[in-house]
This record gives sequence, structure tokens and C-alpha cells, in this order.
Amino acid sequence: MNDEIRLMPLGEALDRARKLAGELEHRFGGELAAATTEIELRAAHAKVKSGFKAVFDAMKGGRKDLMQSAGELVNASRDRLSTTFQTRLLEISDATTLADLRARPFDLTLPARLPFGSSRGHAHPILQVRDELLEIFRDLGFQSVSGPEIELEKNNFTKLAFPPDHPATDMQDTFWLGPGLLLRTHTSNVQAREMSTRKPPMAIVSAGAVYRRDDDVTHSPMFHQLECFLVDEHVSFAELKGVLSAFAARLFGPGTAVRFRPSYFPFVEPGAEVDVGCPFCSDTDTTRAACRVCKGTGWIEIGGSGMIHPDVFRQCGLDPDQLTGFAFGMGIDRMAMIKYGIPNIRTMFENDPRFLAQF
Ligand code: FA5
Repeated sequence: MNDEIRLMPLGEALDRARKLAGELEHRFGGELAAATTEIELRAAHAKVKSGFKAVFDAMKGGRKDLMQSAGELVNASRDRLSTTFQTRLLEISDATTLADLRARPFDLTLPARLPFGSSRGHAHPILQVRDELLEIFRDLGFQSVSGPEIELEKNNFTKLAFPPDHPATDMQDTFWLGPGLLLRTHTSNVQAREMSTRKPPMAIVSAGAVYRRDDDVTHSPMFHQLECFLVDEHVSFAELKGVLSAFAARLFGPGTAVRFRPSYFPFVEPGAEVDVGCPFCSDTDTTRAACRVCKGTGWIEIGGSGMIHPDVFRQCGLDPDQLTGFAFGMGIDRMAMIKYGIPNIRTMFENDPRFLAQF
């Protein structure tokens, strides 16, 4: 009967093709919809393919115009069944996954029970303070770079104008790894590296771990520093004070005082310790006397600073007659201790979850 399609006049042939395609679509559509497993679905789909092949075979060899028009009709029916097949496949796959999850003896949708009553993991308090400080300096226009913890003596000391065997090297008692190689004692190594490889002007900030033979309640053998420096023509101490004042205002509140005390670092001249006005006590004598953070002095030391020494410029291949610059460095761990009122630096490195969960 199907064989007659190819012999029929066009109108009749089209009617016949339409009827056959409709019948197939109805039958197979029902079978695809009724399938409840992937195996059943694929079996039904295989029948679709063979059913439609029979119709195409019946038209093969007929007139071209007949083949084209009837073929389009039949193809459209077959395509709709293909779409039904794809949709059912997804539905069955979702239903299978859901049934699998429901059949398990536990509920994956329940929130996890976390240890120590903490909600989630988070950055260590020192890293939180580091990021807060870096953000302030980035906002002030400094570019953040990193430097290595294993460093050459020349970048940690020599280029920073520490003469060999000078007593200044004792100020930062060093972990030596071999001749000329050490664990950096400060982040000032980044000054040596950047000034040796970049062309001024440069405004750099860098933070990371440093190492010294030190160990008591306020000194740890591994601790963290932040270094900041600016090199250009005509940089003066006024800019140093301006940047530190803006920094103190942002970290401790508007109007926080900054003061400098003369001090010695081989790589700056003049050099100064930087103190900020204690933000934790009011300036009445009684509350100040009781303040544990500034120990009644009204000032908190945050680090060292100064104008970059001409010898450092020379050692790094820059011209001290053309350039000036300021630099300062501060202890991040001490900042965290001040901010959170932590009396012993070692607590921060014991990694006791009861301590860490508080930040
Ligand atoms: C320096 O390390 C200089 N590189 C800072 C500097 C940079 C001066 C640029 C001038 C120009 P100092 O040794 O003072 O300076 O250390 C800076 C800060 O690191 C100290 O104020 C202190 O907060 C912190 N610090 C020093 N030693 C330790 C330690 N063992 N444990 C924890 N913090 C420390």
C-alpha cells in the first residue's frame, strides 16, 4: 500500500504522506510519552527511526516534486518526535537523580554542621589587617607588588647601604641559608629590587612575611611587615608626613595625630620612628594613664621611616642628584595586636580554632 505513494498523482500522494506521518507521530508520540526509563525511551525512539524509514522508502524513486513536498511533510513530523524524545530524556534523567537522592539515608539539602560553632572559614586576622592596610595605600595611589622571602644578601642589606659587618646588621639578627642567601629580615628588600629594575617615578607598597632571630611576647621569629615608598624628583619629608597622616586618619579615624622621633636606619637619612596618637584612650590624664594599649603614653609606635639615602639610589643604579624619595615600613602583626587587643604575639601563630573563630 505504501509502495503506491511513489505512483500517485501529487495531490493524492501528499494526502497519503500526511496521513501516514500523522499516524506515526500519534503512535510514537504516545510511546515516547509513556516511557518511564531511559531504556524504554531509547527503544521507542529506535522504532520512530525505522517507522519513518519505511515511509521514505515508499516515496523513493518517485517524481522529484513529489519527493520534495511529501518529504518536507514527513520530515516535520519526524523532527517533532525528535524534540519530544530530547525533552523526555531530560525529564527522565532529572527524575532518576531526584529518586536516587530521595532514596539515600541522609538529606543532602540540610545545612552542614560546622566545627567549633564558627560559621565558615575566613582569612587569618593578620591577613585581614594586611588587606585593610594594602587597600588604604592602593587608594592613596601606591601600586602593590610582592617580594621573595628567600633573598640575596645584596637586596636585603648591601643595596640598602648596610656596610659589610656593620653593627647595623645586628639590629636585624638574620637567619642565613648559605653564603649570600638569607630569609629576608624586612620588606625593605622590595625597595632594592624595584629601584634596580624600574624607572622612576614609582609609588610602591608591598606586604609579606619576614624573619628574625627574635622571640618574646611582642617579637616572633616570623612576622609580617608592610613597606611603602615613593621615588620621584622633589619628593620631600612633607609628602612622607602627608601620606602617613592620611593613612592614620583612614585606619584610626579623622584627626589622628602622627609624630616622628629621630632614629637610625642605614638606608634612610634623616630617619625616624613613626608614632600615631593612641585611638583607644581619650586625652584626659586619668583614662590615658589606665590605657593598656599605649601604656599611658598617648602614642603607639607603628614603624620606621625616612628619606631614601643617596647611597641606596647609587647602589640601585639611580641618580641621587636627580631623585629623592621617602620610605617607611611597619609591623602588621603589631597592628593586629593593637587593633584586637591581643597581648601575646604567639597566640596569632598557634592556630587554635577557638582563637581564630573570634575574628
Ligand atoms: C625595619 O624593619 C625597617 N625596614 C623599616 C623601615 C622601612 C625604616 C623603610 C625606614 C624606611 P624595624 O626593625 O624597626 O624597621 O621593624 C619595623 C616594625 O616591624 C617594628 O616597628 C615592629 O612593629 C615590627 N617588628 C620588628 N621586629 C618584630 C618581631 N620580631 N616580631 C613582630 N614584629 C616585629
